[in-house]
Amino acid sequence: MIDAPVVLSTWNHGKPAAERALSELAAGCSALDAAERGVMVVESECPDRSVGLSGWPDRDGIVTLDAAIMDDAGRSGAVACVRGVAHPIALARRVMDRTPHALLVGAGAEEFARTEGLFTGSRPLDPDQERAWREWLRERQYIPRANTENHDTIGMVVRDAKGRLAASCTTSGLAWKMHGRVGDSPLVGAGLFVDPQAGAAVCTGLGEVVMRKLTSCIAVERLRAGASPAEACREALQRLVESGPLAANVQVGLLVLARDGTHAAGALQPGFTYAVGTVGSVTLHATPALGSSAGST
Ligand code: SD4
Repeated sequence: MIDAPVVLSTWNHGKPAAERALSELAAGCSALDAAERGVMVVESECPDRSVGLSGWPDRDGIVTLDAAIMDDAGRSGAVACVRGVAHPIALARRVMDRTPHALLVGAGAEEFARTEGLFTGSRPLDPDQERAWREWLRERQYIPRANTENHDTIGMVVRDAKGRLAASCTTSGLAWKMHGRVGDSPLVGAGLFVDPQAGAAVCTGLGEVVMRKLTSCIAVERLRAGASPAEACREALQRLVESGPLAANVQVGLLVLARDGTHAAGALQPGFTYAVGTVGSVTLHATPALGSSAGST
């Protein structure tokens, strides 16, 4: 059993997010608060344009955001296809804390954001977003493609020193998606899952694949059945390909954190990077392709 806090978060931007989460934990915050505040760092500044209002827009030139948060008391909150909200993860938390619901979408979520003082307002695309969107329109002629080009997302799983668990996920979704498209990130069981007895998991990658196989839930259920984090990770990813090979470039990355603080990461393709944070250290790692899930303690 590891008594120190553990934070895992997706991609290179997982590092600043994990650093923030650890500093929140050091200040006495719960796993849930740390999971919320950690990913807010990337919502505020995401150089690869896959999270927050600076994310790449959909094919109509509109930025829509998805986010979800879950704790180990079986509570969750989520928002999807929301515009004009700088911190959708904070809005997801308010859905969890202040409504009887688990998921608000679109105009209703934005209305709730207004009442909560979290609506930051619609704004025009910035010059980089505008340029990239127009270039995509010219090259792809308004035809959406479900792949993971230019796409990351921040997902995080946290275990605090008291052993409490939480997970969070926030994204601008696939670039150039159809307007109204929602991926796995705000869906409990797909983009993230927490079970008090077993552990927590979070996914990144092509949401259309993950949401059809409930990858985070499968991973946590494998933990519950006695699998190690590395086995749970490998088996959940294996389920994605067992009904036939996926298109060559489809990427899904998975982080698994067991109740005792041990953890593992894996991905369908090489190139999935993630941060591991413990007291005094946050390190970046890369997983190999499916079949050899990376490190665990
Ligand atoms: C989605 N899973 O909207 C997100 C995107 C992502 O790496 O994580 N890409 O499908």
